[in-house]
Amino acid sequence: MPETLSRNYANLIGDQEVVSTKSFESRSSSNHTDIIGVFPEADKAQVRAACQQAQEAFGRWSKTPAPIRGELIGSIGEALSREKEALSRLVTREMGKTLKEARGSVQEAIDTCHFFQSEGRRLYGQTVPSEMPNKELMTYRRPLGVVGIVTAGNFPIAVPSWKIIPALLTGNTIVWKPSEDAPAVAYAFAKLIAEAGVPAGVLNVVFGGGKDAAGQYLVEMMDEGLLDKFAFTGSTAVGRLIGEVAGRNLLHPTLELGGKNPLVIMRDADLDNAVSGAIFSAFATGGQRCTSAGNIIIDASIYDAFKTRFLEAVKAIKIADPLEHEDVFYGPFINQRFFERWLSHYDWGQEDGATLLYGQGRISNDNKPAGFSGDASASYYGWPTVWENVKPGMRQFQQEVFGPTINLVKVNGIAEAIEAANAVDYGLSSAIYTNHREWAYQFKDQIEAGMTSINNTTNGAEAHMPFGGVKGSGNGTRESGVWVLDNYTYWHGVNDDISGKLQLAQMDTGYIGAGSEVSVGKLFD
Ligand code: UN1
Repeated sequence: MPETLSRNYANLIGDQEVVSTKSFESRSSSNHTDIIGVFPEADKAQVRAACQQAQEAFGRWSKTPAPIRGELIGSIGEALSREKEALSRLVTREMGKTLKEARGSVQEAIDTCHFFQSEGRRLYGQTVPSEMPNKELMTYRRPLGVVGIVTAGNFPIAVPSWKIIPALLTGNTIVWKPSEDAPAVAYAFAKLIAEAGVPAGVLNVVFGGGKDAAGQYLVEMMDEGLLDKFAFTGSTAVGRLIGEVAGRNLLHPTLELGGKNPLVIMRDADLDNAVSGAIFSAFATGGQRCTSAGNIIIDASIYDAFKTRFLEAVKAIKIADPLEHEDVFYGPFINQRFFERWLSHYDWGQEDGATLLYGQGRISNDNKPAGFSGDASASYYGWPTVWENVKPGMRQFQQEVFGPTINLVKVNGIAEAIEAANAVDYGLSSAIYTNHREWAYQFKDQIEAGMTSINNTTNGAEAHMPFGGVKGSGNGTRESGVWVLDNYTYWHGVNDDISGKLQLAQMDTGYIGAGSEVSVGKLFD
């Protein structure tokens, strides 16, 4: 197929579209001859200029009344709703997830707008009684200033919206470096935000890679004093680096990092429900979600029954170009980089002594599972892969793989299941299938994770629930719902004294003195 003609796109800095000397292409995940667009590689001066534009825009934007900012957020939601189908198709084309999931991910951004539109009419502070008369105390949420945002390619609109929408609503301005794996979706999202009426300079977008590129330059802007907040979704290794730079600048970053999420299946579980939940947790989005299941932990007495039914379901998984086949379960890898990282876990499995139950690496036209359709050579597709005899300590038990692969881990009873579930350095999401009230309770109580599902998958964040993890999955910050507001505002406490004289807290309080001591025993002598 001949290569398609492609347009050049620019960085969005202030009211300018700014091109860079270097550029890169965004190609469709499903068909590497389909070039979606050519995007600039912003240099350091351009990233700095974007931060300066955001600084300049901050004064006016932060003074815009919150309900008015909320109205604009509502208009962004309307623009996203109008463009939902086209955006979803772009997400599928650029990133490779199925249309059903792509529509869900655009809906996640719309839901986020709906939630924060009305938050503009709340954004409450408190009035608090003072120790002294004629004095009032109150609290205000104040915006932080300029926020640097770096996001990943697997959820190119939902996850950026979790940061951008609340940051805008609370009065901050932004420099966003979207993933180099999905720049077209980012560009479209930024254009819709501008269409809604968000003024130039409030959201600036710089394109390019991470290391030694736009992403790193944006992190370095913390050291130049140009950023007041940083928000990142990506790997734990990069999150630690960002945390170090933020720390020495006394900034509190939002860090949403990796996961190795456990899915426990107890002996009493509804096996049909557990099998479909396990299939989705492991293989939806081709395993390229930070909430994908990493280890399926199965109670010994149902291990064989579960394994048989799970493998049957794995063999029936439909894989193809999701733009051509609406009913596929998963499509290609986002790109070669993701594919190669996944492929190397086959070596780990073999070297560490795990047993490969199903899967043969890359899908090719000569070697494909029954559920595959189309031309495997147009892209990178992975066999659904299942391992057993995987134990804590093995690399594939401990480390995030980000691809279509899952480990079956046999345990005996709830205590062992929870121990195995907690034996990783991550703690993002988790799930248990059981109808035993006490086991579900114990799991909820003892699991080390930011999110837990009972009788549902490890995925499924909703826009009004806190999203985030513990341990290596983040630094405790939360996105979505009311909880995210604390990450884009600081609390300002104000004392308003109208007494007309010096009143000192703790000293001039005029506490009412005590009366004479009472002994209850003596009262009734
Ligand atoms: C991510 O992979 O970074 O709950 C986010 C889910 C999605 C969000 C995943 N709604 O799986």
